[in-house]
Amino acid sequence: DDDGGGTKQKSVCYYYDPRISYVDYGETHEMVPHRVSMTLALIKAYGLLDDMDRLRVAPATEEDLELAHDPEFIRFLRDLTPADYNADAKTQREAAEKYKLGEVWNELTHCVTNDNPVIENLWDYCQRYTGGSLAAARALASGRYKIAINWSGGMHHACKGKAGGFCYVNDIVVAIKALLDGGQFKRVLYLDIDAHHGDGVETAFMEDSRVLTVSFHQFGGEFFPRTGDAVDVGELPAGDDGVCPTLINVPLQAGTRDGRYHQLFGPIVDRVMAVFEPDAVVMQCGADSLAGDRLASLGLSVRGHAKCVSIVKGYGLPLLLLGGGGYTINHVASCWCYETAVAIGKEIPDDIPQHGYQNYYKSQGYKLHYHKEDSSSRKNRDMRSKDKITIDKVMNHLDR
Ligand code: TV1
Ligand code: CA
Ligand code: ZN
Repeated sequence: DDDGGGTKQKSVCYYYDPRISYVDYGETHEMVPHRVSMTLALIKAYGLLDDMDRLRVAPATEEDLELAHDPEFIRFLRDLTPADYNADAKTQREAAEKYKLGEVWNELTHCVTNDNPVIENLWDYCQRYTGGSLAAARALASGRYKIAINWSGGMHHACKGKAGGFCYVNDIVVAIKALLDGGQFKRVLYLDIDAHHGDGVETAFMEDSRVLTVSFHQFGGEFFPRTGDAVDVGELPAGDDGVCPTLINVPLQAGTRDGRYHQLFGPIVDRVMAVFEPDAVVMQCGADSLAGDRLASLGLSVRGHAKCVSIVKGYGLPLLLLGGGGYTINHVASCWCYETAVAIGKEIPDDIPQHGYQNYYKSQGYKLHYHKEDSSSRKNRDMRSKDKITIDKVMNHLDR
């Protein structure tokens, strides 16, 4: 990796735009974009910035976003402002509701929800986080980097013609299409360890044999978005009576922690790699699967979450790491900082350095690897009958 001048060529690059952290979903909303600044501050404090190149890129264009979305939806997003929306022009509100933007009436719960609020600089925000994922994809396609990171991306719920679950546009679909269009990669594996089902990405590539989408997620009860049961597996004919899997879901019960999670993750990823033989991997690393998250109830430790990244890195394929959910923001920053270190291949100490934001980490004793009550993983090591059924279904699906 020596460039001849004695300096090491860096194999990891990252995207960071401070303007993303100024985005405000509203004071009661759970999505806090400031967490990406906390993450970067921690990465910097641990001295990891010198081991990566920073991608400086232009925001995604309308044309880029049309790789994943209907032009009418993109145009509506581009022109949507809180001023117009709040002026209560009835037509504007009705059009917004159609795209799941702003206040939306929910038939199921008979409640108004505002998951995707009409906020200041919405279009700029979409362009920037997608621009980051696109640039990261192009950095991998160039062959110059092994791993590219965009912790502000990973908005897996946005669909072709509508927003969903805090996600306005789907940067992941744009990035995967860019990887495929570059011509270097014939097959792309999408792995999603966010606590929620990666429904938007799944739907986008359901009928595309070049992309296999795999999501691990909390499932059951009213947990959003209620899709992604293990029986929803997809496949396409692959000639000679064979079939090619296009999607895999691994539903998990609330309370699933490191032990049971990893009884599923390693074996499933290993089989997926053998059967699908991808040329590149896009991994959505939503940190709401960590213990103590404000919205989800899985219980991964930071090491357990990062073990997923380290397992995938072990296959040596070009790897795009994206963010996603994560609602206890000190946990999120700890996790994504540690995963950045894993990507680089450096050990970092458990003590959070003084760096200006250190007080955010008081509740975790100023340690990266925080402990949550009830994390006695002994009980969690044995799969429950439901997990056995899940793994059997998934393995069967990959067997044919
Ligand atoms: C405004 C203010 C919006 C407070 C939304 C939690 C809020 C939630 C809020 C919330 C909240 C959801 C649903 C509504 C179906 C809908 C980034 C009838 C305290 C990737 C998206 C979860 C997860 C959406 C995104 C979910 C990701 N949960 N307070 N909204 N219901 N929406 O359940 O996968 O992490 O919670
Ligand atoms: Ca998931
Ligand atoms: Zn989530």
